[in-house]
Amino acid sequence: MEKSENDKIKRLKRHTVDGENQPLTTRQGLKVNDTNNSLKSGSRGASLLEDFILREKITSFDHERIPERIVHARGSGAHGYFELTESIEQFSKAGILTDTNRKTPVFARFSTVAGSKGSTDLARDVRGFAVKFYTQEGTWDLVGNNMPIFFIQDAMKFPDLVHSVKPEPNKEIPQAASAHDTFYDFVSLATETLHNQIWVMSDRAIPRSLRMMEGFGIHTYRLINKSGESHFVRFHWKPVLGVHSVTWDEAVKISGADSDFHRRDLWDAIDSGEFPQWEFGVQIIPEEDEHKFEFDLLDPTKLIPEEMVPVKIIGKMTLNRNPENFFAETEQVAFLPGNIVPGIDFSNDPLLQGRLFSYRDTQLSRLGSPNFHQIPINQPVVDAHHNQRDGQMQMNIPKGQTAYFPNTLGGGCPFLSKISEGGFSSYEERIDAKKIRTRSKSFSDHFSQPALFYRSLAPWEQKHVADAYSFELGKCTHTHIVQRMLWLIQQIDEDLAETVSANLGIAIPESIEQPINQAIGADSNVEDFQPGPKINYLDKSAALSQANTKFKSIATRQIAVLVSDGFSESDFSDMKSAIQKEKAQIKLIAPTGGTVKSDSNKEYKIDASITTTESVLYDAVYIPGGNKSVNELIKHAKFIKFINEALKHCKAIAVDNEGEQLLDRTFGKDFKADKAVLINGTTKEFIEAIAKHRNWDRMDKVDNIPV
Ligand code: HDD
Repeated sequence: MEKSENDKIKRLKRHTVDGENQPLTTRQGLKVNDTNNSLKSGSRGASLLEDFILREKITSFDHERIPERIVHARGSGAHGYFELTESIEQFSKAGILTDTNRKTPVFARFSTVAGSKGSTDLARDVRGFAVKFYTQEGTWDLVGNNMPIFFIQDAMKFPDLVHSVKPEPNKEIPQAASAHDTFYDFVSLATETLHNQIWVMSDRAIPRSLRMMEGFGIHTYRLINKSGESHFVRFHWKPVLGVHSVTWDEAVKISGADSDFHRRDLWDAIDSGEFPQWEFGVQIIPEEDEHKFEFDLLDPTKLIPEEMVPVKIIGKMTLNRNPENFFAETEQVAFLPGNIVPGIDFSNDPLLQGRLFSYRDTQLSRLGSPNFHQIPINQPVVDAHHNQRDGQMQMNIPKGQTAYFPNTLGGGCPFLSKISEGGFSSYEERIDAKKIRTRSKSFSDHFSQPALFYRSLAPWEQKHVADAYSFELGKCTHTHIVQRMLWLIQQIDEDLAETVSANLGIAIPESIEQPINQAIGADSNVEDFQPGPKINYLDKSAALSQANTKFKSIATRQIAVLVSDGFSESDFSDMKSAIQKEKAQIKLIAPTGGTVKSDSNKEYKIDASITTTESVLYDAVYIPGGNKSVNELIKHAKFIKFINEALKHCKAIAVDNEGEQLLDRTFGKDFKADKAVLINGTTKEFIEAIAKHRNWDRMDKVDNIPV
C-alpha cells in the first residue's frame, strides 16, 4: 500500500539509504568481493592484521549497541499526523492548537516502563505514551503515560522510585515486574504512590493493544494566548477503538506465546491500512480557579475528574506509517518534555520541573553527544540556526566566522525574533516566595483519589484489582511490607483490603508504626506530613472505568476460526464476509500448517497450526460446521484447551451446526445460555458480542475452569 507522505517523512527520505540493486561496499564505498572469509596466511593459517575489511566489519558490530533507556527501554513507534478540529485561539496562540488547516507530522512511541529492551510487552506496568509533534514553530514533545497520574510528586524521588521497581540490585531479579519486595517497601513508605499504584493493579496496566489505551500529559501545563493570558491545561488522548485490556491470566500466557504481542499488533494494524487513531482533548482551568479544587493542580498524583472539568475534544492523531528502521527511528528518537512551542508553557509542578532537566541529560549518555538533535528522527521540520557548535558527531557544516551573539561580523545573524514574530518568551508568573526545600501541604491527600478510582470501577474491574494486589503482594517475602500495604489498602477501601488479606492469609494490622509517609526530609515535622483523611468529593467518575468505554467496533480484532478438511463452506463464507465487512481479521487455525479444504473442495491457506499458536492471541473463536472437520478437531486436546481458555477469558464463541459437537467436549457445554456463546446464532449477534470485548457476566463462573 502507498506509504503516507508528510513534511517529516520527506525530510527523513534525504537520509534514507536503500541497498536494493546496489553493490556491497565498505563504509568508504569500496566494492567488496568477499564478505565471508577473512584474509589469512594460507587457507588454514592465522588471520592478518592487514584485513581492513574484517576490522571494519567487526569494529562496527562491536559498537552496535547504545545504552538502553533507563526507563521505558522497551517501546514501539510509528509516524503519523495530527489534525486540529477546533481552534482554541482564546486560550493558546500555538499554531498547532489554532490552525485547523494544518496536518502536523508526528512520531509516537509507546513503551513499558520497568522492563529492559527485550522484555515482554505484557508486563503489568504503566505504558509510556510519547508524541513528538513536528510543528511549524519547532518541535513540541508531549511525553505522557496511559494513566492520568504519576507515582511521585517531586522529581527528586524519581531515582528512588525507579531503583525500587527495577530488578533488585544484588540478584537482578525480577525482570519487568513490580511484584517484589523493594517496590512495595518503597510504595508503603512513600504513600503518595498509592494512587498510581492502584491504577497499575487495574486492567489499565495490561492493555489489549497499544491502539486501545488512553494517553495523558499528566502534569498541569499552561496555555498562553496572544494577549499573554494564561490558563491551566491537562492534555488527553482518547483511543477511537475504546480502552480495552486483557486479563492477567492472558497476559502471563501471551508473554510466553508472543512477547512482541503489542509491537506486532501495532505494526500489523498500520501495515494493513487500519490506522490507529486517538482524539486529542484538553481540560482547561482558568487561573482564578487554581485553588478551587480539593486537591492541588500542581500535584501530579491527582487527576481532575471529568465531572469537575470536562475534556474538550479538539483534534485527532492518526498513525499511518511504520518506521523504516527500528534503531534509527524508534530507538534514537529523543523526547524532551522541555520541547515546547509559543502558546504552551510549564506549570510549577515539581515533577515536571525536574523532568525538564532529566531528559536532555539522559540523551547525552544514551545518544552520546549534544548533537542528538541532528539525528534525522529528532530534527525539527523547520530549519534550526543557532550558535551551539562542535561536539561529537557534528553532522552539519555551519558556515561563517561567528558563533556568538551579539555580533557584527556575521551581520547579527542568526537574529532574534520578537514575540509578535514567534519568538518564545516564558510566561511572566509573579513569584514572591522563600527559597525552601519542602513539600506543599496541599499535596498530602494520598487516599481520596485511589478510593475514587476504586469506587468508580465496575465489579469485574474491582475483582481484577483485588486479584492483582493478591498476586503482587503474594510475591513479597517480607511480612512487615505486606502488612503495611494491607493497612494502606484498608485506608483506600476496607472490602478490598479484606479480600486481599484473605487471599494472602495475612491479617490486616490494627495499626502500623508511624510515620506512614516517609517521603519527607529529616528535619521536617513527621506529624505534619502524614497523609490527610480520605475525603469523598465525588462518589464516582465514569471516565475512570473501562466499563464505560466504546464498544461499537470490531475493527482489527483477530477472530480464530478452527477448521480441518471438510469444514462447512457455507457456514464459513457467511461468517467470513460478515467479519471482514466489519474490518476484523479471520485467522484459520488447523491441526497442521499448509492448506485446508472445505466441504466444497475449496482450498484455504492456514494462518497457524494449533501447535504454533495459543488461544490468548485472539479476540474470539468461531467453529464452522462440517462433520469431517469437527471429528478431526475433537481428536486434538489443544483445540479443547483453546476453547476452554477463550471461555475462561470471557471471549465471544460462536459455533454452527456440527461445530457444537466440539463445544460439547469443552466446558462450553455448560455455558450454552451465555449471551456471548452463540450456537447457530446470527453473524450480527457474534459481531455484537465481540464488540463488547468480553462478557464479564461469565467471570465468576469460569473461575474454576482449570486451564
Ligand atoms: Fe520519564 C523516559 C514518561 C517522570 C526521566 N518518561 C520517559 C518516556 C516516557 C516518560 C513516556 C519514554 C520516552 C520515549 O519513548 O523515548 N516520565 C514520564 C511521565 C512522567 C515521567 C509521564 C511523569 C508524569 N521521567 C519522569 C521523571 C524523571 C524522568 C520525574 C526524572 C527526574 N524519563 C526519564 C528519563 C527518560 C524517561 C530517564 C529515559 C529515556 C529518556 O528519558 O529519554 O530521562
